[in-house]
Amino acid sequence: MNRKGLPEDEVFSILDRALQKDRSYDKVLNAMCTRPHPVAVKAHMQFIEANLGDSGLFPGTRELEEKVVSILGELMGDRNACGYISTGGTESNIQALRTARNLKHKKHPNVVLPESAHFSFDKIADILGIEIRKAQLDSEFKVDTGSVENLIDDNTIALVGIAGSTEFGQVDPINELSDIALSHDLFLHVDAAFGGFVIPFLDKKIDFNFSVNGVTSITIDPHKMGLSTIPAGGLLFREEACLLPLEIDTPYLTIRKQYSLTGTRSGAAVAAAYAVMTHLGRDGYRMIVNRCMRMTHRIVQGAKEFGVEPLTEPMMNVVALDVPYIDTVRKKLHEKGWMTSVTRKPRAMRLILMPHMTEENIEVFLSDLRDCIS
Ligand code: 0PR
Repeated sequence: MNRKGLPEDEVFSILDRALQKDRSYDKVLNAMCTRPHPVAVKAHMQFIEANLGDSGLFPGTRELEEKVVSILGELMGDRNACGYISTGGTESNIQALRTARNLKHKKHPNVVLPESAHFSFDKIADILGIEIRKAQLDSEFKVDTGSVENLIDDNTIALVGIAGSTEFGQVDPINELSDIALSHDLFLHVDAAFGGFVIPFLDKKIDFNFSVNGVTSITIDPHKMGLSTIPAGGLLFREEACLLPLEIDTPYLTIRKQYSLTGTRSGAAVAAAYAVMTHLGRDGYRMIVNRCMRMTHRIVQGAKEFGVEPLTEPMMNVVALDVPYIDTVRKKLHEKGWMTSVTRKPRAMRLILMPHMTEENIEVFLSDLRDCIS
């Protein structure tokens, strides 16, 4: 650290130079985060001091968190769901499976999840000492429930279903997973980190949340399609009893108990999530999702015109295109400023049509993609 402090303008010129190296979202097609809504940013700044790690000091912010949990619960089919606002999908997934592990008391616990599950579950295996068993996918990249059943044994504590998979945007058959979970007395966690703010606003009705009987917990992230500020993830449980295994005594704080993984945590992100959800309402999110889906369909239709097919018809604003010579094409696109990514198996070009994308830029992308292929 420098001994003498730098004047503010010098500090900010260093920051400006750093910011200039960062990418603007304009040509970013590989992110599940986006520019936060201005209302979220304003609320975030207003609550910049609030620490929900010691919420007795910030009872107003704590009330906002209760409201956010209740709004997310309602969106997920149970307004009485309980939980808290975490740092993101990774923390929510860890905590959900930590609850399952602590409630089930198995010596060598295992969890069965789809091959398409996010890599946060690989971290969970290491942190929680749970064996992760990966079930195969069907031809539409949803989990094959036969493969799930084959992997279950006496040490299985939970199943995981994905509602909006990271690579394909697919939704696993949550109804079928629920039947399996109920018949084996297993915990069923649904990872809707991405899809939680998409699926409720699609024209097609899809069962994926607490409206399905066997679902015990859900991850849903305001900092992805919720357009809120980072870090804001949601962890929801159907039953209050599921929070108990996470509880820790906090004798010297203004509150007696804490169940988040982190200690100090952002009240600003909670205020931001409350503000943007209340400001947009269901109609606002529906319009945003409609626009993202229009752009997704345009990409698929445009790519088909020059012979590039999606691996499967997209259910949400994530698409995997079967692009020939994918590495070369991605490199050429990168030289034109486009950020794309790949799916693991099979390798295809993964594109996410987030709210920061524009319909004009989609046309530019399609023409660049066509040029790079030919
Ligand atoms: N569950 C699912 C289904 C996810 O897609 C993700 C992240 C997580 C859990 C973990 O969430 P957190 O990252 O909030 O802990 N999916 C994206 C991914 O890893 C996250 C992302 C966001 C990646 C922005 C890139 C980016 O620019 O692909």
